[in-house]
Amino acid sequence: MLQALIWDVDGTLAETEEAGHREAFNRAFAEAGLPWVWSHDTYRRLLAVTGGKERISAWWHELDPQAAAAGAATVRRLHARKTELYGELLRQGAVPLRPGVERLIREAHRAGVRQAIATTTTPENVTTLLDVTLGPQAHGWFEVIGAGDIVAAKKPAPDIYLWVLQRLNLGAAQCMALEDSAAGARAALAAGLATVVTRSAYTQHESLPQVLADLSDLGEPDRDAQGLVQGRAWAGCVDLAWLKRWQPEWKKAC
Ligand code: XBP
Ligand code: MG
Repeated sequence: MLQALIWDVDGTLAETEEAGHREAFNRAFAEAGLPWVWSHDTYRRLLAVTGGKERISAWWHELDPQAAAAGAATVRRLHARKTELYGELLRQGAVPLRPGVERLIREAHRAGVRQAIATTTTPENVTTLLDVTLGPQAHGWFEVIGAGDIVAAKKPAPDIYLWVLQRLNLGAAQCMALEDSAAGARAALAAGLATVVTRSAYTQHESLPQVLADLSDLGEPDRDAQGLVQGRAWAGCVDLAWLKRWQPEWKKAC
């Protein structure tokens, strides 16, 4: 029986990476007088490193391993400023929710299906995104928010999902994960969750592990999503009835 939805944030709730995170990283680098500019292609490659501080550090290690090894405080400072700049971009309305996201969150809330968040991003980024897209009351719709450094190992490690499941006091078989990327799907699957992937702009060409559904988005009643469900071509709109129909199929498949 499906009791809770666990949402990823970046790429799943909204296309935050391009107009939000990448832009904010580049602005923080420029403000600090650094000649670092992450192009779209560079950023796609760097997304393999989950977590903003880890991403800056990995980049710096590519350029200058010695300086990077001694640069933890600089990374923290750059990232703190990046988080401020990201918040400003969100508050300017740079990033709307993806198709079907608000519809499904509201439907689950009305139906009393519990909801939680499992993300790599910084907690205040989640708060700001929910505030500007759904309104401040939406925080209360997510019973557990697992974000950022709350676990030591970020996705694709399952830790953030396991942390959220423990806080919900539910087993994986009672929940579903909504993700957009291979790293996120690996984390959710390793925690034992039936996983629906809605590919985002940066994850279109990723090779995914075997997930319950590999979709373009969640769709809307008047605009079908496309993709594969249990490996078969499918088109339609993902609503609560759909999730309840397919979640037990994943257990059968495992
Ligand atoms: C998203 C990320 C995040 C953001 C940056 O992964 O990798 O690190 O790109 O956020 P997921 P911070 O969607 O799987 O959670 O800079 O706040 O870390
Ligand atoms: Mg994501």
